[in-house]
Amino acid sequence: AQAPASPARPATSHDAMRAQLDQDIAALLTAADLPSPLLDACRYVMTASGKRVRPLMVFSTFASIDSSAHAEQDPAESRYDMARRAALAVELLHTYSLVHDDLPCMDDDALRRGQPTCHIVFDEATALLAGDVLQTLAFEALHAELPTFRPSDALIASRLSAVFAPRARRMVSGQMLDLNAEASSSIVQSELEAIHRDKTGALIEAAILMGGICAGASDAQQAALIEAAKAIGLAFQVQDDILDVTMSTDDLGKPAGSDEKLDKSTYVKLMGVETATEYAESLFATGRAAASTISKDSDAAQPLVTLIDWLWARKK
Ligand code: GRG
Repeated sequence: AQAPASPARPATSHDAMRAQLDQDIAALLTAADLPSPLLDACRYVMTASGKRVRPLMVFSTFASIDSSAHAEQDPAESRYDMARRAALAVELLHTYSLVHDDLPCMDDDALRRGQPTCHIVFDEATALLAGDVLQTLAFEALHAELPTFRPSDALIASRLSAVFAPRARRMVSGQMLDLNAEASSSIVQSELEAIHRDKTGALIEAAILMGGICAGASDAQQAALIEAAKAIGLAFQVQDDILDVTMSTDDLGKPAGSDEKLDKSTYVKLMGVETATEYAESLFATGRAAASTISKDSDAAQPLVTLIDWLWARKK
């Protein structure tokens, strides 16, 4: 498969980042040459109205680190191309997890992002395969042959894989822990957090770290990014639990509280909406503070800080 086309100037607004991603998704899926109806199923789920949170994390982190120090060995457009691949990879993997999570053997959901789920529009076998191939494409996106693939890209691609693969695996482990927890009668906060560190947090960590790696983050910057990512990953999940009980059908594309199954543990059930909201706010503040330290010049980290503020303000 070939994607993305190059060269391009780094997107700066969230809309431009999303447009870049959409273009790269379209190119990757076209080049993948999938048989019918697999291609239609992949296009259906990849073009649904997701927020693209994880790709925005890749691009915003990339934009928050000054990569000019590497200009000699790695031209800026080459580093941005790698960020585009990383953005593609995280969204492909995220979408695969949603397609599989919606299957009858998992959550058995009929609606996702306000649209009928993949197995409802197509069938279960096609949805299973769509998830499978999106997962494969996520890894392919990091290494695919490109017109601009340079020797230095191969090194960054393998560093990205080393960050991405274990976190993709942790996401699946987190899902298993979550299913196990549904079967157990009670759960405490530390157990719930352990589940979400893997299930939701690992991919968010991958997105932020990969954005940093593409920009040539130093060890100290990577450590700050991991700290920020851990807090934001958990904050995002706590907030998701809150929004699930507070938002209306129109906002979420499903009835409020529809994910609140009797056997499902959430932060809202554990601590109530008010305390969960305070907890999410403090986690976002921790993430914001850690993100602010990635550059001596506090303005430089602005893209990532702006994204964190946007996430905290989100209503769906
Ligand atoms: C491997 C089957 C399998 C699952 C992995 C991530 C996951 C576990 C399942 C997805 C279901 C879920 C609700 C996970 C919690 C993480 C979360 C908040 C997902 C929704 O992400 P958003 O809000 O979704 O970024 P959009 O639709 O905007 O992309």
